[in-house]
Amino acid sequence: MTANITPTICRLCIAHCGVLATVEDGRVTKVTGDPNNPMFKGYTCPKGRALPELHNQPGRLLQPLKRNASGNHEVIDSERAIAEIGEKLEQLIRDHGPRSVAFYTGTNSVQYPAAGGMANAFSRAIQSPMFFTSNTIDQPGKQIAASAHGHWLGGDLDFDQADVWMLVGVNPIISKSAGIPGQNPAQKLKDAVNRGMKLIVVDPRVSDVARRANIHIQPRPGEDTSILAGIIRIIIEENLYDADFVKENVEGFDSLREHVQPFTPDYVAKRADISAEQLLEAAHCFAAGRGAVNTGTGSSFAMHGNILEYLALSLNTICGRWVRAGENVTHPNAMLPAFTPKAQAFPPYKGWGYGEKMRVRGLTDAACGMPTAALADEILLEGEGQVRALICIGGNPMAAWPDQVKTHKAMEKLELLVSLDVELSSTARLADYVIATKMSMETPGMSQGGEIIKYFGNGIGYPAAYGQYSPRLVDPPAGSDLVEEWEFFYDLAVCMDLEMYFVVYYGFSKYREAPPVVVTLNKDHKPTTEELYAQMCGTARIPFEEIQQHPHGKIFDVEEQVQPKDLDCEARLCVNNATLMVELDQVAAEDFESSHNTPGFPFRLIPRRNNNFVNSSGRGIDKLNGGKTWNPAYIHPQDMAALDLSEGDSIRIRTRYDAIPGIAEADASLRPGVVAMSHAFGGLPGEEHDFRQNGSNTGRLVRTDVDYDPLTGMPRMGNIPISIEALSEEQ
Ligand SMILES: Nc1nc2c(c(=O)[nH]1)N[C@H]1C(S)=C(S)[C@@H](COP(=O)(O)OP(=O)(O)OC[C@H]3O[C@@H](n4cnc5c(=O)[nH]c(N)nc54)[C@H](O)[C@@H]3O)O[C@H]1N2
Ligand SMILES: Nc1nc2c(c(=O)[nH]1)N[C@H]1C(S)=C(S)[C@@H](COP(=O)(O)OP(=O)(O)OC[C@H]3O[C@@H](n4cnc5c(=O)[nH]c(N)nc54)[C@H](O)[C@@H]3O)O[C@H]1N2
Ligand code: SF4
Ligand SMILES: [Mo]
Repeated sequence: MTANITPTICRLCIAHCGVLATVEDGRVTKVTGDPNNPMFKGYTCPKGRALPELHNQPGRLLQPLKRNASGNHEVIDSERAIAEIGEKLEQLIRDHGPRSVAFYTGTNSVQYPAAGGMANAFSRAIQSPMFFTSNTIDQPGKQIAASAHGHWLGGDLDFDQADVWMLVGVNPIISKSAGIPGQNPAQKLKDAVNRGMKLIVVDPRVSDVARRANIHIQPRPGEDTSILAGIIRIIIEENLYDADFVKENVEGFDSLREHVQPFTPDYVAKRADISAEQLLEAAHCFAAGRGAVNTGTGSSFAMHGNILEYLALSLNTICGRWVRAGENVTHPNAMLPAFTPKAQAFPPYKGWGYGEKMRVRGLTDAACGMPTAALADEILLEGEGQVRALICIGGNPMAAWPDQVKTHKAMEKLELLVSLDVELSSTARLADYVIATKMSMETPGMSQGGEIIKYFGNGIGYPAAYGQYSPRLVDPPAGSDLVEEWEFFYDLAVCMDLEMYFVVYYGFSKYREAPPVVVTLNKDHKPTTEELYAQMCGTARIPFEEIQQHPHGKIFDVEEQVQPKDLDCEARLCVNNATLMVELDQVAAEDFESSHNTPGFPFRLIPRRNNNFVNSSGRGIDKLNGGKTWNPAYIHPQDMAALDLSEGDSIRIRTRYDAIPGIAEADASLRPGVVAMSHAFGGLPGEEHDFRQNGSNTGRLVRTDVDYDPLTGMPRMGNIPISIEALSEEQ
């Protein structure tokens, strides 16, 4: 038996760590960190180390499936499946128009660089505007706020040189999301703190980052907008902002000052149930050094995500927390085209209220993409324009979409549901066709996606011109019939005789530093994945062939300084967008006492991520679940005592609209009154009895049409009023 140890890329989350994989007899048997990767220096997390178990899991789908008349799945040949899907799509488009066909890309499409782009190319080829992603049930306020604020063309600050940093509702040590660079974030934070950097964290829970914070504000959930408004007010009133930067680059400062007036330290302290002194201390600390603020899902889910993100950008802006002329660029491109960074603003642009209209709640396309939280309604609502087919790519609506019961009805109503997945997920179980796909070690990988992510928001992306390419390591299991995601859409287009072209978008915004990369596709020559990647990198700063020369990944020496502002530049960053200021006024006008006290529902449910799973992926792997296959309801010990609950007790978690069972677990890191649960657990509605095995789906407790954002359609997915009661054996 020969064992080969080869460098490769873990693609399970956006960090895209460079790792070492051991291959024995054509199977990946071990994954460890790669000490020779210059960016990751040997770092991995438990999920990456479980890549062999994920690839070799018994539940892995090795053949496509088709649902027969009696509702059971039967194996079908992939070519046959694609031909049948093509025929059905043609019929739907003929009878009901292209809008009847929708697409949804989820988190696991990100593993495959060509997947989302090819799905999008297909949707354009059939002229369907109904292209959705998980972004609009995540942090869509980031792109909305950026469109209203504009972009700083010099880029955002370097964490590794900062004096101060603020993290609001984000826990990047676990999530590798915004704030701390994702390459061993725990170590990066430790180094920063040792260097003397001050960390401010806003989180109702003593999260992994809060544990290391100099100032941890532990507020009621859902008060992040007022906390940021309060900090901005202190900084303005005490003249701690960067007056020169504001004068030169900002519009709307006086108006922002007026709109934050109601958010006095005492008022914010009362609303958020924190001390006014601590708020002042946080504002003074933030103003005293150089550094930035980043937000995450925790703060985004609790409503007012747009104004929250806008205030975060505005706080950075009034303090001048952007890279200036002569300083090094923080996130230079390597596998994307080179650009000229400049110390100037790119002006705001229209970010919502354009493009395709949804038939419900007055929602439209926007800078964040189409409103996924309204897609179930589009499927259920009969009449002209109804969505009748849905193709899911690396996503799991039944686990992750808000309002699971409505989602279930929608999936059942579809005339065609196709799921591209590696296991029989709860969505795949309902699908007419399940297309079994290759897994990451069976496909080539590259780090371009880890670079593109910076266009979605601040404080994310590689902090150097880094590139890695990794070839296929293993063949798919013998006897399997697997396709790659992009290949499915390519083959489908050939079956349907469609012309396609593929665009590498840099994020969602209209702002781009260089033109998008367009890959033309030829029906008579099916490209290989390698050829596609080469084309996607066709205008990259570092030639693709050069990247391929460095299997452990390479940090390229592209010393790049921000250039001075163009002499004729009049663009300014805007901090008083009219729509968003109205939203801020509405927050100020809220009767916060009653919004924090819902009679009969004394607790608040908040989200949190688990280090060993990514959303619904990895739960079935013993090495990752350690025997705990459910998502506990974490409750403060005081609340456990008051409810007379013991560790592991079964409970019922109730909202005004629905209820789910849960398993209580004491967690003293929570603010009392707050209950935290991870999402994407549990099975289908009606399978709640399995909760001690499979956990519960928190999406059951979210309503898409009660509290929702009018621009993005994003519903309240955090700070949910709940009650808790013990569940007796008979229940
Ligand atoms: N209540 C609540 N709801 C939430 C959230 C929350 O915190 N609370 N979080 C929200 C957020 S931030 C997001 S991003 C969404 C996530 O929403 P989704 O992306 O829709 O959900 P996931 O569970 O990540 O779905 C991933 C699917 O990909 C499959 N998969 C795994 N590996 C592969 C692969 O290699 N190839 C393919 N083709 N498929 C693969 C998995 O089996 C799974 O079915 O959920 C949102 N919903
Ligand atoms: N290991 C792992 N990594 C992941 C994922 C995963 O499932 N597992 N999912 C991936 C995805 S899809 C995403 S979008 C990112 C998300 O990445 P993050 O946004 O960092 O998500 P979390 O790690 O849940 O951190 C959110 C924090 O917000 C806090 N919080 C909850 N409610 C509130 C509130 O009202 N206000 C404030 N201030 N804080 C609040 C929670 O206690 C929690 O500590 O992670 C990605 N990475
Ligand atoms: S942090 Fe993300 S990319 Fe890195 S090993 Fe873990 S799952 Fe893989
Ligand atoms: Mo997400």
